[in-house]
Amino acid sequence: MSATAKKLVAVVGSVAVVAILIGAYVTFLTGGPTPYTIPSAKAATRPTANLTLQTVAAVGSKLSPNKNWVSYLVRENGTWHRSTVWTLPANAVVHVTIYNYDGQSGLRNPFLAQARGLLDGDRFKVDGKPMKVLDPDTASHTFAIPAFNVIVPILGIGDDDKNQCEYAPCDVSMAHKTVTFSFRTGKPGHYRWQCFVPCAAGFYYGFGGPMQTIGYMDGFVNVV
Ligand SMILES: [Cu+2]
Repeated sequence: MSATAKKLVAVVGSVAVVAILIGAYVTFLTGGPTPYTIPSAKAATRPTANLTLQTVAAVGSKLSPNKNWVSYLVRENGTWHRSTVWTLPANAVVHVTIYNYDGQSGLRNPFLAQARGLLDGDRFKVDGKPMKVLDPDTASHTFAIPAFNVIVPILGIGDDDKNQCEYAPCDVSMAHKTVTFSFRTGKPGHYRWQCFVPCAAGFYYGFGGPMQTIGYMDGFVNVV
């Protein structure tokens, strides 16, 4: 064998060895063949959480320097706070109650008037009445967590309803709609939630200010 041929054999041999080692390493990293799923029964219980919110036309000077901004509020131990970052348990059933004190601004995209990603067959309740879809013109806001495919349209109060709330925090004695629904969280993570109604009155196309500032019409859920 010539010197060149010997060199060629050595190079080809080394490349083959390295390729086998890389293959073994990749197999090691990816855990080998497809894992076998052990048959299991679903757990009888899963964690549940109650998330209580209110949506208001104007947040008021007690809760924000931007007193006229539209906002969500969360009830923390019985007190209303302007906080839109919430921690929820993973793989849990979350029961949501939203007291909406705001009027009807309407959805720009009627597709969002149908609820999705909910338990109970994608149904939500308005003042106790089960529904799957709203007239798009009657929505004040939506509650949506895109990562969980959750979206719910929030029915607004009527223009002529008596005793309307001017500034938050609003009380249940004032004109409101009560919207309830349940959804399931998934695996742990940091997920965005938001309103998709362009409800920021006085801003360009309704999408400025409270629609793009954390703490008003959007926020995050930390699923742990
Ligand atoms: Cu909104």
